Amino acid sequence: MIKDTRLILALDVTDGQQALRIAQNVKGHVDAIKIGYPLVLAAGKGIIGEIAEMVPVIADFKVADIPNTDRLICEQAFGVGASAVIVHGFTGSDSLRTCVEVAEIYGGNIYVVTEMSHPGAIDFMQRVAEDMAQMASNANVAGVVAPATRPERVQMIRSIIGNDIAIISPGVGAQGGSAADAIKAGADWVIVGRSILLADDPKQAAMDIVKEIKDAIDQ
Ligand code: O7M
Repeated sequence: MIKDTRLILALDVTDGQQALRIAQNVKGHVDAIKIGYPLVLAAGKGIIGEIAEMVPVIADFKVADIPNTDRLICEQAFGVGASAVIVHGFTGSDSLRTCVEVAEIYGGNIYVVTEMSHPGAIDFMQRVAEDMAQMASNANVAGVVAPATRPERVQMIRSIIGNDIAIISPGVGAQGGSAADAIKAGADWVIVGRSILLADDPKQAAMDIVKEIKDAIDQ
């Protein structure tokens, strides 16, 4: 993924035509578009390829199964044009290794979820987030997902993984996190959905976030 705007749009809509319109509108202002279950279940997996013609697509299937099932899921995602697939870390190193192997075959990337951004992540995930970050780092993935709602955790995860792999960080805006704080804490990209999707002018909303990030870097 080219590091330019440092913004990834979470395209959480359930209408394929609307998704294509939004992608067309914001494509110059985001480095990638993340597509997950809501859109794929509504519009079919072909939507990944349609959007990938405009902007690199990260398939957010939060893959979390035994290695064989993970392999089948990753093959489906990369096979229709995804550049990257998001997988959970808690299933362990053999599951993750299988996803990385499939990514290598397709020339794609894997991002591993460590600690999620919502309050419930503190119940279970936070306890093992640092171990999952270490495992991800050992597995040579492209990056990890860490919470913009807790910039201090982004910083902690950065200290574990070093500078060789990326952090992509959701939780900005609707969930209360700030793009500037996440970037300053060590995130390479922020992932933003509703603050852009529900804005009167999604393109302007994306441009505003990109400016906030640039200002934070220049500070
Ligand atoms: O900006 P929002 O809150 O509307 O959307 C955030 C997006 O990021 C949405 O697609 C979530 O599924 C996703 N996300 C989180 O919000 N928190 C996480 O911890 C992890 C993700 C995610 O993208 O995981 C890969």
